[in-house]
Amino acid sequence: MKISLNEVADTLLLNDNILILTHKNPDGDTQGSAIALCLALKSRGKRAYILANEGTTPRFKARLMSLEAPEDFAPDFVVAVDSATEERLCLSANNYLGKVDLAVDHHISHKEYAKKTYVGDNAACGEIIWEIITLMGVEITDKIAEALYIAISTDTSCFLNANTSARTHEIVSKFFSMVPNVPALHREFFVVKSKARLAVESLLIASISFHLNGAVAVMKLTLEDIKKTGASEDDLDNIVALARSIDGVELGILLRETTDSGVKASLRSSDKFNSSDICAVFGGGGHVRAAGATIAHISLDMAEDAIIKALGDM
Ligand SMILES: [Mn+2]
Repeated sequence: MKISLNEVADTLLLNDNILILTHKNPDGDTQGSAIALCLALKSRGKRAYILANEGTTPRFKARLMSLEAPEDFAPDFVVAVDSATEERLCLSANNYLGKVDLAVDHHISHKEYAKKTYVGDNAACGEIIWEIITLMGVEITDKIAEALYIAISTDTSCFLNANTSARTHEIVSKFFSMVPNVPALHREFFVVKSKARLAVESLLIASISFHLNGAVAVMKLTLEDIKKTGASEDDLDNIVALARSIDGVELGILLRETTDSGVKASLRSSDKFNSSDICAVFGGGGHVRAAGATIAHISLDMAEDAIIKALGDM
């Protein structure tokens, strides 16, 4: 059932012993949203925790300290943030499939799986979390401000993606002065790259193939590449942006081997392509300009052919 923002705030205030779920391969938006919401609920006297996500990266470990649910926590209310489908929830959330009370999300491809759902037309789930905690009458602290800032700057690529609206800036302006050391945060999350990531980038550059007169760039990453470079998930975060950064490329694609002989495709596009529609052909989804799909039992080369063929058919 779809509910309004006011109803989301009221529902949260009426409940206690709340568990917050994040999505697989957690990014800054899902984790920042979860941290901000958790801190906000606690400030309203609630017992609230975030379910430990198997994919949590080192940058978030410290920020999540004391917010992760103890093993024996038995929630009375379960909230999912930034997860478009139930399958997208982190693996550790398996016990809660079919039991999510509230989903708060911003993906146009959202498939309702929770008892109550709010899907906003926002650049980041973090924007919606700001709206909710404001409605809950929560006073923004520096920790909440930092979490919201990470969430929103992640999904807008630091306020530069086409999804960035005046409303995005308006929301951030409400707590910007509370965010401690924005330049340091920016460098930590968006500038610094590990040597492993640099090594992966060099392999990806060597793997690039162009299609449709250079409008489409496909990069391929094997399991062997990942092993060889020692890259972690954090090292690979949003690495598909490399393909989209090339002059003339309107659609950047990263194809990555999965451990179960499939391929995970990540797409980033200009307004000339609809990433969400292309990924939908393969059972995936996301946003118009950023989407993903996992294709089972296929090689990297076959996945490339299938996607290029799908583009031709659209
Ligand atoms: Mn998001």
